[in-house]
Amino acid sequence: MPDPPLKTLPVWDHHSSVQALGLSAPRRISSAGNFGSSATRESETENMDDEEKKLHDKINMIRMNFLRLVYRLGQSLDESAVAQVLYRLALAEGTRNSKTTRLFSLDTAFQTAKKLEEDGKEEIDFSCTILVIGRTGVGKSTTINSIFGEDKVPTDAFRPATSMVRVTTGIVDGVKLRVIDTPGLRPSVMEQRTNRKFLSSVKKFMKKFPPDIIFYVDRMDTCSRDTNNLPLLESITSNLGTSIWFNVNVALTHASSAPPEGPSGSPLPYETLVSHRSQAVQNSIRQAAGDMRLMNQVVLVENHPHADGINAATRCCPMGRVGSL
Ligand SMILES: Nc1nc2c(ncn2[C@@H]2O[C@H](COP(=O)(O)OP(=O)(O)OP(=O)(O)O)[C@@H](O)[C@H]2O)c(=O)[nH]1
Ligand SMILES: [Mg+2]
Repeated sequence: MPDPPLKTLPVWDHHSSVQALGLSAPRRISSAGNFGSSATRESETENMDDEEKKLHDKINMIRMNFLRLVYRLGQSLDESAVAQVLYRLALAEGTRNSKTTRLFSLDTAFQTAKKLEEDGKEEIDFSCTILVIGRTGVGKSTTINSIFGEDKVPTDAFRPATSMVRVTTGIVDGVKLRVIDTPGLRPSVMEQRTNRKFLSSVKKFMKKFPPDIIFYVDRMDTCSRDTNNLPLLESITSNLGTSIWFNVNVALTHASSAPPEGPSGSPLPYETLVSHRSQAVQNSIRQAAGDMRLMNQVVLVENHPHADGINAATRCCPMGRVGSL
């Protein structure tokens, strides 16, 4: 039975039902610990050459904007999605120049970010392009509407709703978002010619608007009606390139679906369902990418405003909202 159409869409706020799961969280960065305890000192930056200073300033600026967003979205430094971004920034800085990483105190920077947000004077100039791809009917367009908190793109419970690539813009939590919705890919081997046509159009849009975040969307509750998505995933690889998979976050919609019965006859624990489903999608992606070590972030999404089970999702996914990505 197809899903009933949504009556209203949830606003992307603190109570949002969109949850993130930190499957690939790297080593956690403790406040200040990995960066040394002192704030940036003039004398130390003086030792840097021009290129080092430029990198140091750029990373600091990105980090400050990010920390302001973390504070604005009510997230904490301990959440793994946050720690992951900070870790990558530290890597970007550290691998290029070991001097700069010693100069940074995360606690001090977070206090500054808090103050800037509370003063509300300087607006951050932060924009983000999101590409959404995946099988037809999994809820790509509905997820986009959930992100914006309004019906920006058409959805359909019974037939493919998105027939061409469509770019939608808006501001969410002060961040300028550009979201690229794409026509749903077809699972069958016979339909890969259609997929090629869609993906060649997606490629053109990716050139024009290089995405910062890519969501590969699938359903959380597809176990019983799962189709083999490998032909579709391989079409993505051959049309968009293997490297796309290194930037993909997996979004599983219908996240509050009731778990099916396990071997004992009672419903599987919700955590087991999430883990099975995440692993299944991850393994297909690994096969399509030809890299069995690939680890993609998994985000749980429930677009239905009145769906149950969000508490279970919250328990299982301590990272919080999709806004934390
Ligand atoms: N219960 C529930 N229904 C959802 C969820 N996400 C999407 N739906 C429903 O699934 C149906 C298909 O959603 P769409 O957003 O049109 O799917 P799509 O992936 O954009 O489909 P194409 O445009 O064909 O690629 C709609 O009826 C949505 O209301 C969800 O998280 N929970
Ligand atoms: Mg759609």
